[in-house]
Amino acid sequence: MELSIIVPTFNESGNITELVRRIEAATAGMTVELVFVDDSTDHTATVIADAAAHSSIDVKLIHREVATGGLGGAVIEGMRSSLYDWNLVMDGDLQHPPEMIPVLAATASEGSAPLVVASRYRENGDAGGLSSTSRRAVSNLSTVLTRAMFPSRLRDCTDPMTGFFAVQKSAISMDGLEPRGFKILLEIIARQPKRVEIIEEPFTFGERHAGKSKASFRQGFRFLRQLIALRFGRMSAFAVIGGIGALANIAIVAALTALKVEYLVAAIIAAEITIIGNFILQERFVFSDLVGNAGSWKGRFVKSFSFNNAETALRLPVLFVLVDLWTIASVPATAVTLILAFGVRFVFHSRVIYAPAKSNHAAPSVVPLIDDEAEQSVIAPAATVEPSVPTRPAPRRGHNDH
Ligand SMILES: Nc1nc2c(ncn2[C@@H]2O[C@H](COP(=O)(O)OP(=O)(O)OP(=O)(O)O)[C@@H](O)[C@H]2O)c(=O)[nH]1
Ligand SMILES: [Mg+2]
Repeated sequence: MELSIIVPTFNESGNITELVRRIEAATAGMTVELVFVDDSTDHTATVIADAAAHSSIDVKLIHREVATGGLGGAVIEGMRSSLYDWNLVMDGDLQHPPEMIPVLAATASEGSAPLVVASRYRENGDAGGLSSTSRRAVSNLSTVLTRAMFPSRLRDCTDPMTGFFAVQKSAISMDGLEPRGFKILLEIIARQPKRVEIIEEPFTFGERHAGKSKASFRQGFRFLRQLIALRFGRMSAFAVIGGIGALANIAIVAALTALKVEYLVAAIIAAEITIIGNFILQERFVFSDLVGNAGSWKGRFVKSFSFNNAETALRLPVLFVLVDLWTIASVPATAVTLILAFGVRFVFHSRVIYAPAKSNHAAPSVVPLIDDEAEQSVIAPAATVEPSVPTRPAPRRGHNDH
């Protein structure tokens, strides 16, 4: 198969030589081009040009003086300029093992899905290369949240945050893609007019070979903004209905106690009415596109009703621990439990109650080529290579779980 390998780089000078060497070895017998989209402020571009000069594969370099859209923008740039229909995107720090390229390419060439994702979370996959426990926790948490926000689109994708995937350009639309989207795979999946089929292959996320991580709080914040922009609709509707429910709850308690109903009884009646009302509104306004695939309404009602009752019952003891045992002021403690409860409730409804049924499935001297945009220059090596033979690589094991 013919494959364009897109590698975004930012100050990865210590990784390039080894990366190119391993990609070269892994793709022997395939027709590939390797496109680096580099926003570095160090001498990475020179190292890439040097590696290109000594490599037997076709290595190209797009060096951007202005890093429009950062990492996501770089990937889109690389995809737009790529030669072949299938593009494989991977990091430049060797956390994505080049030996996985033939595995992804083989799955891609089967033609059953336009997106083949290398996942850290699928059966034998491993996220071990994430530098610390806290980063692993953040990664897990954001994955759960992201999947909850896109239950249908991410039905077959356990690792929407991965930067290691292959995509068939002709099968997707690149028009709506936001260059600012930090997690470009999620951007691709979420912005398609229709749901795209996804196949995953497990892989082990390695340690960074050299250099420093660019992951930061700022990027985490950018990711959150991306997520909200991509999926503001469902979660905000869920929040609005939750808010209406809370107001209704207060009104019912007030009315009943005015009628001399005992406070505790009034609170229980109000809670139950609100839970039922919320369920009806959610069905109609939040998850209406998912009800067709998510079992019977009675089953959904029983799950939602039980979950909300359990959550209401649990919130009070948690509040007691926070206020009485940990001596946290009652107002912030109540706020924290309500926010947490909202998050858990949303995840549970999206991932469990309305979860869809599983589907089946550079030469010694580099030559500037284009300089048509002020912020971008494209450098490509002189052709040094014989075109390689487009044969398939070694056989692979079948993937289950599709
Ligand atoms: N072109 C371009 N590449 C970038 C930019 N930011 C990061 N990258 C590259 O994107 C890839 C992933 O970045 P990393 O810093 O490794 O992020 P990470 O893998 O989430 O974090 P670690 O696990 O700590 O390595 C690497 O190849 C980076 O060089 C950018 O602004 N522009
Ligand atoms: Mg990395």
